[in-house]
Amino acid sequence: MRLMPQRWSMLGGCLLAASLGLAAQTVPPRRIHAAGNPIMADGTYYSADPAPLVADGKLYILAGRDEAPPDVNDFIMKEWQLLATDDVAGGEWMHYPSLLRPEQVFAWAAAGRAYAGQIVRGPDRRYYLYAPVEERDSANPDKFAIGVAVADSPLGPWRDAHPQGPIVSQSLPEKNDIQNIDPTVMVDDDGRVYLYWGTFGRLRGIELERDMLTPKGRAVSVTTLDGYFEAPWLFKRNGTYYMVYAGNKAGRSSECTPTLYHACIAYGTADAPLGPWTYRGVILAPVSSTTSHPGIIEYKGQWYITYHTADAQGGGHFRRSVAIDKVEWDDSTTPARMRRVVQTHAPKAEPPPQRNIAPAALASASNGPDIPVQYWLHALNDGVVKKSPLPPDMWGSWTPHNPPRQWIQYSWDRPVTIDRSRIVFWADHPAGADVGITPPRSWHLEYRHDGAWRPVPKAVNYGRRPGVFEQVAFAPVTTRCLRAMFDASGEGARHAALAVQEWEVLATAPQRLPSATAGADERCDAH
Ligand code: FUB
Repeated sequence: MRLMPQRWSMLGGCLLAASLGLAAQTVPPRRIHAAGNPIMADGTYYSADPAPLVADGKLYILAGRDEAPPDVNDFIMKEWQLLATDDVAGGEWMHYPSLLRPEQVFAWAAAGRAYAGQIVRGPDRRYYLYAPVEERDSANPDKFAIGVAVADSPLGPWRDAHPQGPIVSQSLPEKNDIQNIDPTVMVDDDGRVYLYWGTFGRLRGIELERDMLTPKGRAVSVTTLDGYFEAPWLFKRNGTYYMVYAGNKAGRSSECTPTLYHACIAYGTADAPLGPWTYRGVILAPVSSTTSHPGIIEYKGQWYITYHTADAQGGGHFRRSVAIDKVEWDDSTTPARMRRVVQTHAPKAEPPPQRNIAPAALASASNGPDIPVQYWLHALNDGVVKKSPLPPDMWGSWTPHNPPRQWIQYSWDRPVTIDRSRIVFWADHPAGADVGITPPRSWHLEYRHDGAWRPVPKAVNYGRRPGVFEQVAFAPVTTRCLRAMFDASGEGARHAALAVQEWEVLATAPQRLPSATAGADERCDAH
């Protein structure tokens, strides 16, 4: 999900810092050992929107810094940071926090929205940072604009390359109504320069003069990249131009993403830098954060993708962390295809046996398989409960016309003996309402036994408060399938919908269960 920008007030010293061209190296660099992905995993620094760059024999990654508190759904991004390594496999990185802040380099920029930028080496061998920031004094409805900073090293110090203001905004280089963020820039082999940018499904491209600043000709709008949402990344390999991007073509049978809020990484190719572009497919499935954001680069003969996830400690959709994985090519076709990326994670210690056996279950629901695309069935047993969840953090059933009953179900491959369940409802309307999403009017658990669904025996306490774990205890049963039956509030033809953030099922003893296989729900009576 993307939130529209807010206004930010100017900090007192910013103009002075900008006029002096000060770099923002306030926090000293530090060494990091990455055991795998994400690169910075301990939650000390979150890092988002990675843009790789090879310079001085090193692989650098420019990243924004997510600073949203755990329950705030907003991109709080005040500064950019850099990671650098000469040994990706070894996982030894230097971290340069506080590389720069928008208001320190751009006198015309507001503080607070250091979104996805990219550093590119220009024909003059200096480094150019394309930075989407908010203009402080713009009259445009959307104040995002793209500024350009220049430095002799990726580490800075950076100064505004175009102190007159941004090179792209809602009034530059021509009037437009898009949100002008997510720039990607490529200097072609012949020294010509191309800039693409845009979000919310709108992708623009334009040639720049060799000064890296001045638009040449008119912008083109790209409409042929399937599901394009945002985060374009332009590069060239063996004479073919590649555009990799975050796609959001949601649907059960979509090759991109099952839920509206998530994104896959897809790509297209072209024979010329300004297109026409041909869609070529998906290379990375949706990650744990709702946004996904690619950067592709070759370093020491290996191609890599950088992207971000919510996988660091304390991570979330607005507390993202940069990851890096290999990209492999299929050169047997023309143009060469990018193979699906295998997402890797730092190894984790095997968790101890647990009583909650929901994570091993296959989840299904009465409104499946066509669950409304904003919700995600997978959220039921992902172990994540949030104070301010987004729709894909829950299973839900909202449609304009809701039936009086819904159910959710877990199925295991083998019989399990259970005696307790914990559930977290979500609601945006009070109990009893017949619109929106409310806690159920009533609910109960049923287990599959001898070819029939039966209520769990001696159940105590079917609580209905939203936002907390409601625990139900019952006499032990042995079954392969359990379902929660919900009676929606409302009456006649008008009923509210239902939503559940997390549903746990507790076995009588801690255990480790293998994950259920596809079709487990259709085999409820098998042993
Ligand atoms: O980080 C803010 C925004 O989230 C970026 O501009 C998008 O590409 C998405 O990653």
